[in-house]
Amino acid sequence: MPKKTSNKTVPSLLKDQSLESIAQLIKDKKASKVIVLTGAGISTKAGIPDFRTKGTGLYDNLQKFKLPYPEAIFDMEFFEEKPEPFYALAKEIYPGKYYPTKTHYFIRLLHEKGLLLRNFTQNIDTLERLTGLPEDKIVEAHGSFATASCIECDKEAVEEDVRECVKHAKVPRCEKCDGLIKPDITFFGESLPNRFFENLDDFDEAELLIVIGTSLKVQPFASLIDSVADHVPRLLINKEMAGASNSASSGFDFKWRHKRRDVAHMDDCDTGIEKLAELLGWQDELHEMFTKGNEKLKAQWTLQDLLQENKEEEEGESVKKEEEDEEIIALAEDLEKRLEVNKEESSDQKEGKEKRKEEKQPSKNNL
Ligand code: CNA
Repeated sequence: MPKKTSNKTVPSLLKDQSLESIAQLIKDKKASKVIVLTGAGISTKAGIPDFRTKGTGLYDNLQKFKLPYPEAIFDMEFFEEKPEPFYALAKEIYPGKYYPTKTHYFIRLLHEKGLLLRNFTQNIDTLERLTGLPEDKIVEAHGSFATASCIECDKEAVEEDVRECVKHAKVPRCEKCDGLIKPDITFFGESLPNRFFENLDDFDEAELLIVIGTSLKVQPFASLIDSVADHVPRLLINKEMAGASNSASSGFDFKWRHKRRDVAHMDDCDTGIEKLAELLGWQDELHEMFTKGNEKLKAQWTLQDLLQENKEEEEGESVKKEEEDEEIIALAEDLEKRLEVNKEESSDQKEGKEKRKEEKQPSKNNL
């Protein structure tokens, strides 16, 4: 991983540790090459749970899967022996029913403004692509559900066939050798996609790093924050602190002990991003892009569903149903229920909080 350290004192580009300072940097055209690093936190508002958030995260909701440990769901050896739990999870989070959030559209807006160098994402949900952000601007560092291949002979699977299998709770098999098909997401023990390594030179050029919605617990992705030159400002937008350290050479230095360049904005991603957009005067553009983009997706998906329903009616849906794997159905239903309960609880908690407020006065490794 490239690393820039220098003993030269470069004057800080930031006035203080505020979002305003970061916005000013962009307005002053001192940050025209922006790298955005993202994680599961940017998709929780879309309805996709992250891994580690207590209570609502996936790791706390896989009890029924009877995994030896939660990470086993992304473990290659476990998958080879028992692919059903992975496919039950895939059935729940498969692309095609979740819409990109304002944070996803903000990244596209950065691109439209000519400011985005690249979006490195740990997410596998493909929501970045759905905003219309060109593929060459995205590095899916842990792969994605967009493609799939056979774990025995590497033959690429037809996306449509895999989607159908996942929808109908079936484990897809290779048409050539009958091996297991796995979406090209990076499991433990697998190396990251070539595209990740091919684009690391970007970090030499970056003038601003924005890190959103990640616990920065997964290596080597987490170390990317140290790959920009050591005068480059870095902004973290996350609900909780992440990546902070006391070291001069690695991790965020939010106390400005060594360099005056790191800013932590502890907030919900979308709320923080909306504030940043407002400071930049981009809030209307962001809102329009978000609303129109998701309306278009909704229309596309409704049409696709209709066409699919017609096709299934013609082919005889009952035949497909007989082929469904009961274990996958049961696990997926249990997960869906748990996630629904969590959603209800968190909105109840929110309502409770708001009520209390009103009462007082008239928000691959270590996967
Ligand atoms: P993580 O370890 O679960 O961390 C998520 C972080 O986001 C935590 O620090 C949360 O506090 C924070 N967070 C959650 N919701 C919000 C919110 N609305 N606003 C602000 N902050 C929020 O997930 P990471 O991405 O750090 O870990 C990397 C793993 C997660 C990758 O390998 C992914 O493949 C994997 N993952 C991806 C998805 C997805 O594609 N949507 C979902 C679940 C897991």
